[in-house]
Amino acid sequence: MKRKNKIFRKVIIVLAVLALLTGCAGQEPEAEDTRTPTDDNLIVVGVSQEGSESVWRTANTRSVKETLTKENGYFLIFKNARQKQENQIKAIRSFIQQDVDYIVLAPVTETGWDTVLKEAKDADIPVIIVDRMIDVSDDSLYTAWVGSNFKMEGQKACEWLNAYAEAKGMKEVNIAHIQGTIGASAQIGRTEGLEEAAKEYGWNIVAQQTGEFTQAKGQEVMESMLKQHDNINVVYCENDNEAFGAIDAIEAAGKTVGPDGDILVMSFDTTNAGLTDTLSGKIICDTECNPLHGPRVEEIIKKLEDGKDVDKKAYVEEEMFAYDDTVKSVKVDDKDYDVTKITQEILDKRAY
Ligand code: GZL
Repeated sequence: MKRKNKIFRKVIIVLAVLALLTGCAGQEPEAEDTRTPTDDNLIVVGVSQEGSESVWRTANTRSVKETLTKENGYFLIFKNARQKQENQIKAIRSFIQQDVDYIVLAPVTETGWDTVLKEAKDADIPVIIVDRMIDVSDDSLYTAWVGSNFKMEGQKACEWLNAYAEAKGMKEVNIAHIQGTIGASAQIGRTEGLEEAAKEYGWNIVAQQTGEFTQAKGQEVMESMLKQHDNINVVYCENDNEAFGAIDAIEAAGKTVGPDGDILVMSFDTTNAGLTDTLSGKIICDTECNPLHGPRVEEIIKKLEDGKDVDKKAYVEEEMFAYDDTVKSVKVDDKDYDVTKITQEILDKRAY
């Protein structure tokens, strides 16, 4: 609806200017359509993607680009911020200058958005947040958010670890914790889940450092942790790319991963590559974080176009996968969540 109002406003402005130019304000001037036809027919969406740091992020970008196409009625302006907030702020300001119909923001971190989102609000441009959350003083600065419950992801993973450790008779759990980008909702939630479980179950977090959600940094951090600690028997990686790097570092150090190895590697994202490693046991448990936000964004835009209300926050449903069926389900907040033993058949059918 907002967009139609904006188009209506533009038509009035064009007609008023034409009337002034032709000096016949009282008569109905021949309305000259000054806009290219496609502009009117397409919904212009400015998307600020935080980066391209991981396989998950690539799947997320693909989902948005495959949905917001001209064939589907959209003119997409897509900007990759390379994990820098200042680039996202510049992108949002450029979208405002171009007077887009909607802004979609996949924020790199939670804070620092109030000023630029106030500018978008003043420009009457609805902002849709996807994936990570933002922490703003006034939640009218965004229209809707769709993403994951990251703390729940962490809690589910830790409930799996507790049940697995008990089933395998692990006498102690000494964890190397490779965090995601500090300040990102995914890092905040997955870290909270681990830290609370470690206190509850008496685990030792022997090392904790950010791997910035990348494979290279994950490998570098794991190498350093292995040099400092020889009792690590679990690595809790906050995404698949960190897990790939950690596995390389562990094996380069002459240690083994997997159900019968020296170290259990846990991960998040359940990308195809991550679940391939879960199938082999290199990753022992992978907790899903669904990146397919394109259709969810389109659903929100369509509702707004039709003047309908949209949910302020919408969480996506997510599963858990493991190498084996030692732990068949986990309970968080009195709700049971299935844990699926990964198979090639399941892997082949997955959308990402
Ligand atoms: C989670 C997302 C995280 C992924 C990482 O929703 O923000 O960022 O877990 C990605 O792979 O880099």
